[in-house]
Amino acid sequence: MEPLIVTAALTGAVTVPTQTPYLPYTIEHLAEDAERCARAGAAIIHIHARNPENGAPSSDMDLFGEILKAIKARTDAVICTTTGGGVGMAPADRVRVVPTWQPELATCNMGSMNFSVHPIARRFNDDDYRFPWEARWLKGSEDFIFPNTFASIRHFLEEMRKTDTRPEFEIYDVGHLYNLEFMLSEGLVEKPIWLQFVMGVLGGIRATLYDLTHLLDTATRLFGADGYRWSVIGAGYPQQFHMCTAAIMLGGHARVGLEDNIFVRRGVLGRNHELVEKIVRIAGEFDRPIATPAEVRGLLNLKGQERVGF
Ligand code: KMH
Ligand code: ZN
Repeated sequence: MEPLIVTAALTGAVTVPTQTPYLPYTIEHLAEDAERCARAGAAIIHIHARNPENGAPSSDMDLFGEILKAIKARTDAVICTTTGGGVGMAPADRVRVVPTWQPELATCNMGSMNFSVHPIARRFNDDDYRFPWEARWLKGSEDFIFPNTFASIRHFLEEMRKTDTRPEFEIYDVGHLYNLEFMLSEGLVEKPIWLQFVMGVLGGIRATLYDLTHLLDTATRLFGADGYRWSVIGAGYPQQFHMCTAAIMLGGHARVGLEDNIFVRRGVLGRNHELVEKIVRIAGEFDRPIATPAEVRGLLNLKGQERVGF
């Protein structure tokens, strides 16, 4: 089996600061977490921009650039920037990070969907929140449709081709694999394909082994066993570690981090690097070696840190 590619998704645009004091949203905290995660074995750092004043998701390109430069200064890990942005961000604002900062890797979300986290708001009283935006953000997601039309997906892929940025295809349901097959037939996608199965989001496929094998069977049927590599996200606890442990056994790759799950074990809030340490420990128990950033650049055919724009 290939060495295990561990991705650390540090902050995202869904987890809110009131959920955990360990959520990084200042430039220094994000850079520090990135360095600790890389040291613990993460070869890819997946990053969103957040307002350092209040932790609100941000599409500010200057701020995004500061975060990217701070992380690059402290680690040689591959940086995968989001183009998913956050609730309410227009596709044009989401994709701007690609031409602006020309990352090696960027997400490409493969279909529109309900993307809701509103049940999380039931854990808090309105006066519990550290920042006013949090309650609106969580509750408002009940009426949110995450827009990824064929037109916007085509535009995102065309932008990535211009900067030799490899797409990480975010797959939230089996239909998204058929969308990807269509984009492949349109000549917009090169192989080998890098899939990120995003499982357990309310609005997408559930994070179960049955659903993971269904996604894998479909991907193999569409792209061939050698036509793709896959990583998996399990949203929440214990789904994050269930899905990633399955990936360790099946030859896939693993994404952990506070973007998707805040617990390192039941009821215990974790720091980003502790989540990385846990999946690296589990991989060790299965004798699965951990991929280095250099190995990842080779496996995913990335352009190299020297060719990014930050
Ligand atoms: N927030 C994750 C559920 C992206 O950033 O474009 C999916 C994700 C996609 O990370
Ligand atoms: Zn993300």
